[in-house]
Amino acid sequence: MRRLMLAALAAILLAPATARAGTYDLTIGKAAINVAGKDQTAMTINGAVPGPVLRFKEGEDLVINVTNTLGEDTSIHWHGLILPYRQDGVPGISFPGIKPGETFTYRFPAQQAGTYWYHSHSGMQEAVGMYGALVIEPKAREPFRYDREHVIVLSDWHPDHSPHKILSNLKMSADYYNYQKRTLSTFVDDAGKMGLGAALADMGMAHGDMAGMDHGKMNHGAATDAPTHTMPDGTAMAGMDHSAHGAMAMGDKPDPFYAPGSGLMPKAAEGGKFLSYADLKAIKPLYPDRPAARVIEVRLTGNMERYVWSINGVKYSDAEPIRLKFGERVRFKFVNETMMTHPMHLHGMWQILDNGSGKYNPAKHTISISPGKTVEADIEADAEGEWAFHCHLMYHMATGMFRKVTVERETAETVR
Ligand SMILES: [Cu+2]
Repeated sequence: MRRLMLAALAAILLAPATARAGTYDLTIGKAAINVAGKDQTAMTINGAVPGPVLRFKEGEDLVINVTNTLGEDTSIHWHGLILPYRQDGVPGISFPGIKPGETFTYRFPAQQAGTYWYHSHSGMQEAVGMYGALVIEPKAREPFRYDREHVIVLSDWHPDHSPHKILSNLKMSADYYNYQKRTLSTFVDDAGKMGLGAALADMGMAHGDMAGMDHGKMNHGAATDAPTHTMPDGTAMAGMDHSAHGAMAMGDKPDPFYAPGSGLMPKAAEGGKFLSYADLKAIKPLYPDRPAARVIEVRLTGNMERYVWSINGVKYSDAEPIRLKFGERVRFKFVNETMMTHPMHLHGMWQILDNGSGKYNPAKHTISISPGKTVEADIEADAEGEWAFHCHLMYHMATGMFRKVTVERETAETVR
């Protein structure tokens, strides 16, 4: 018995330290799926929407063969994973894409644990079904307990309109899908609460040229100040009493990630607490805390009338890449000048969100910036290569709210 135990122990000790290799095959195709009682053509991964839940183990070397049976190019991006940039799956940035009939093999180590997702980064394929969840099980025990695990993938799908049709409708009329337009009765209701002038000004916020809005007078930092919005029609909202509605109605402290008085902060039901970025804290910081060497301003801009979205007023096709030096820490200062939330996703590196937790600031792959807010995040430029950086709302990304970020080592040539 003792001999057997010793043998078992020896076997464990002798187990090589090299990673397990997992090989996975994914086939991209087309199939009819039923959405809201109607058959629609979807782009599928292994015949299904969503694609299979991929389960990896931290430390494992992954080999993923992706075969394209479509009549057009495709790609798979591993959202939130830290990997070599050639494996990141963004056509035109990390690789040329996967041609019809071709198999592309992704190879990278699973360097982290957690639940993420994967999706096409080609055209509008993600919106017609090319996505799935991936779970990387940690090497060590997880710092929480549970009885059962469920992986839930949420998506939305228009019952009649293809994503291309949706985009062309939005370009025709930005509020084409705005079913929440104010009715006469809600307007009368608001006018009673806010005053007629404020309710009228508020109506102006639902449409119009956002570029014409003057945010210069908005105090993005101090949540207690009453913001001054100058509306396109010249109506000033300064001095408006916001205490009667929105986030502050409950007497809560205003949340730093929602513009005061915007009324956009979600409310918790039944006396619960709505959790926001202000509540996030890293369990274990990924990087030593150090000040950023420089600040890069990332203004989130757009023109709602033309349905064009941009960064610093320039759309992707006209923009230079954001250049980072390998090893530097930079601070992205996001200033949302639009009236929509933009979930800004950086590939290949973490965005360490400054929510006031100092060295416990949480690391995120996507940061949602609410309308009218300024949010700052640090990036440790520790991943050489070319990376995508964009709003993750497909129609914003497709119309220009996108940048290439390059991380370069200083060579004799670049120093010269
Ligand atoms: Cu956006």
